[in-house]
Amino acid sequence: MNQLITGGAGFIGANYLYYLAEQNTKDKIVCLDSLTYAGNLHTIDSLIKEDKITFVKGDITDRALVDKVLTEHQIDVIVHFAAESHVDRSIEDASAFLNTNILGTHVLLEAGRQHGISRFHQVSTDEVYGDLPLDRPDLLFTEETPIHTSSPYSASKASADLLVLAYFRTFRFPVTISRCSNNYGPYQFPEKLIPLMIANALADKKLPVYGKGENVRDWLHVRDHCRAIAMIVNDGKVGEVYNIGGHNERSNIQIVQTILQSLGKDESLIEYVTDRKGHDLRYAIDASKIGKELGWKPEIYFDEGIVSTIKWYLDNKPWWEEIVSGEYQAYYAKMYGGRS
Ligand code: NAD
Ligand code: TDX
Repeated sequence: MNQLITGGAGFIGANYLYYLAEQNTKDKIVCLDSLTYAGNLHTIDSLIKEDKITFVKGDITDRALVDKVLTEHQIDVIVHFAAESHVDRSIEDASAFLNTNILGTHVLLEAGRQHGISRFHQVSTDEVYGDLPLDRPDLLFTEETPIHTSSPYSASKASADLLVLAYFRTFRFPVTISRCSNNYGPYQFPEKLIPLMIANALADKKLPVYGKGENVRDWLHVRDHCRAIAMIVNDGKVGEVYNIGGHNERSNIQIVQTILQSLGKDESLIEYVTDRKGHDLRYAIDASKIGKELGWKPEIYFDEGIVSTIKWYLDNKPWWEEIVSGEYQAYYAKMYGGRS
């Protein structure tokens, strides 16, 4: 089988490529990534050098290029990670989100359909369900929860999901969708909560917590996410949506306190700043469907996963220091400058 992995130079896509390599897959793996600010070839250098993957630099919105890749590599399966993924950036300017997340997904669907591929997997997010109240711990997102988006990012992901499902209903195109909660682990770009707080704490910079820090996310280690995706690609039922989550709800302030404690830093570094616009209150996933149908459950406990993740950032400073010393500085000044 020949697999096309889009967005494999980003956080989850790269972890998926490493996961496939560790499984000693006999499949031919091709990675298509345009290397936006979030894509980093250093992350997957070793896989390219060892010939575990073929890397193609290019944009998923480029139909001619996608056709060429599907033909040249005789692709059977597309696993689609490529996206603009940061909510705060989508609030500043949504255009790249609509272009990549919606139009890019459409290009892949249409090209995949015309090439007769056997499976298209859409990597989606729990954010398409909107949010849950903080005072109703009994409520969880199921696959039946209505789509109800808050940010331009989640609206773009939901639009893509609806297109994917339309291709199944209209053309019987063999799709699956996974909707996962917040991921953490190695190679996450330092604009996201956990790596941002680790990098700031190590530099003794303020840790910017939005609002009161009460918002709740359901954290899952990226490796558990990757294992779930592989199971869905191999054994999931076409036309179906599978929720993926860790039953591991933490408020943002709890996460920040855990990081500070682990690094031996003082809580006086915490700075409460202006809240995110439209900030979703709580995400929590009911992952019982993938458990029952495919036998998946999370294997990495958060208390262990967060310690190994912090260790990874300590052991791999060159990887993220290069990022935070570049254009990230201008991003940080723009997003956080006038916020406190
Ligand atoms: P990321 O921002 O770290 O990486 C995105 C990758 O896609 C980058 O390598 C980038 O260069 C590439 N890319 C962006 N636009 C492209 C384009 N037009 N053509 C080709 N490549 C392009 O994102 P991530 O956190 O790894 O997320 C991967 C996927 O998982 C996304 O679809 C996201 O919506 C979904 N997701 C993420 C999380 C999370 O917690 N990070 C949770 C659930 C779902
Ligand atoms: O500086 C910060 N301070 C802060 O309080 C940042 C960057 C975030 N936050 C808060 C906002 C959220 O409540 O932390 C929480 C997590 O924020 P992000 O890391 O930006 O993630 P989130 O907005 O929850 O979205 C993530 O999970 C779902 C991913 O970025 C999405 O791609 C995925 O779909």
